[in-house]
Amino acid sequence: ATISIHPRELDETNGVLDVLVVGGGFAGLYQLDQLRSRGFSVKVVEAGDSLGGIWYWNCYPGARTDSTGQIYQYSREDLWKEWSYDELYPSWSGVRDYFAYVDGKLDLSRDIIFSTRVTSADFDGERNQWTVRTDTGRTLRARSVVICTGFGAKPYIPNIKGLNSFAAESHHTALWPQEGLDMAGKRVGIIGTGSSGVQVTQEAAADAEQITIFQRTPNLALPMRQQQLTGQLKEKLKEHLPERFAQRRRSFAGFDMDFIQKSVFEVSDEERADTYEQMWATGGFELWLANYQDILLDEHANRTMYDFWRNKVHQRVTDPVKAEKLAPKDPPHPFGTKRPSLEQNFYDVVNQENVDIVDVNEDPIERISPTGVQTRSGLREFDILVFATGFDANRGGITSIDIRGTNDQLLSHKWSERLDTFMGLATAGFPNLMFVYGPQSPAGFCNGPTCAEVQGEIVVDFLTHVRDGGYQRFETSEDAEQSWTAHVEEVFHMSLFPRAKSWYHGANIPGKPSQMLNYSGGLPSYFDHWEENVAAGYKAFTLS
Ligand code: N01
Repeated sequence: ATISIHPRELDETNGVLDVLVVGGGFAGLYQLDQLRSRGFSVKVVEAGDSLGGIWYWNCYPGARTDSTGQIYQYSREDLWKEWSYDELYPSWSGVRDYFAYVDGKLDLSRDIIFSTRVTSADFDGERNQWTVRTDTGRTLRARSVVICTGFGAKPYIPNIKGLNSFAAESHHTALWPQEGLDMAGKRVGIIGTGSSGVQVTQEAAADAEQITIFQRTPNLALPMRQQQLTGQLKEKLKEHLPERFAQRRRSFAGFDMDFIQKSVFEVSDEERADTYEQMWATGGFELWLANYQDILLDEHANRTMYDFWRNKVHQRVTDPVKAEKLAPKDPPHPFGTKRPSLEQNFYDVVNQENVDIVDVNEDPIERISPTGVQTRSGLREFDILVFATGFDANRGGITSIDIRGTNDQLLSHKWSERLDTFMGLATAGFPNLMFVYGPQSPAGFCNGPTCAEVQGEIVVDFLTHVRDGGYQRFETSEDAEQSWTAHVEEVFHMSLFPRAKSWYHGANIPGKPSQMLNYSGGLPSYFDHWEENVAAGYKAFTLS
């Protein structure tokens, strides 16, 4: 069915954009800049009041990257030459400064509609156009839409009894007040121990009166080894940047590191122990993403890493009861099958007497009351309650927009039982619609700026091909998307990833079908699939 639109509904007088981009984070801004430079008319619609996407919303204390800043930026020389973060792992405000810098250099804001959330998008099959509506009452039309809402646009808060009765301050980490929140002298409860929970805990520990961490699954966190960067060091870190950017494209996860091409068991115990020690000393994701190649594939190989890690944590956490909660004898899941956090002083601050850890498996949360959290063992009262409970990842940001394709089909209905896409880029029944960092793309296993560029390039090249070929419409097929889903699942089940209940496969959201939402085959394999499609004349798409 087609949807007829009365011209008065359109506030962009007869203006039909070539491309409308949803989201002003790394991915959306790359699209804006690149498409604009190829002569497309483009606008970005962004819900936040300024740029940054995930870095706009996640301004909770301690939020920072888990990639070094050198690779957490666009690879364009005209940008990196004049830019340096002040810390090796920049904070949210450092990343926001970077966005402001990029905005100034590339003059992006003039094509961005801020403080505006896209609520619906309807495909008009007669005109081959999308009609996009927003929460400010604006209506825009575009030949194509590229959704760049990232993996974490839909925060998740568990449906705990009495949730809304809490009378003091309570916030999800991704909806933190932009003006900040002072935790000094406060009693702070933190639900969740993912990266967000670990980071808030570290900050709160500096001056809160009392902290209670509600832990369901321990975070197998690795040392960050943060550094403040001086002028000289900043310049030194630029020395090999082009090579590091090139390596990002070739590596499994878009980082400037990759797995050792050997099994854990091909080396002696001594050599392995040395390697682990060196990586521990270097810090960052080395022990996860530059480990032996079977670390995420073989349980016994993985266990060597877990035992090494556990031993390190037990050396730092002096209270044996706390140590066992944080790093139990039996692994909660194979190491690295949930994303490890990078901690700065988490395993130190947990030693403070004013930091409590409640294992909710032993002492479950029964309800939230006006003054605190009631667990089986009693009521704990708080001034601030933090929900560090994660996201309806990958798909939630997209399905919370009413996207209606051909045959009046809603995307959220199409994906309610099972999600299918061709390479996380497009889905059948939704012509002229693309995703960057979408579900079934490498998103969760890809450094953000890397994928914004390398996956973004695929989208820009494809849209250019469609335009230059004089086509009005492109659509992927059910065959193409089903075979991609089968491939995503096959690779997932070859690994240890199914062994953790993680957001990688949507297992963190009760009631939602669990399905692998992040392609775990690595970037090189992802590109090979795309090249194959291009070489076969874009066989996964019908162009007309
Ligand atoms: O969210 P999460 P996050 N009762 O889903 C717990 C990126 N990121 O915001 O593990 C009690 O990881 C849940 O427990 P369990 C990064 O990619 C990066 O921390 O499901 N607890 C878990 O502990 C990351 O992976 C940075 O058993 C409940 C926590 O809430 C991703 O974002 C910083 C619960 C959610 O953890 C998500 O991280 C922050 C319940 N009912 C985020 N429900 C950087 O450092 C959920 N939990 C760059």
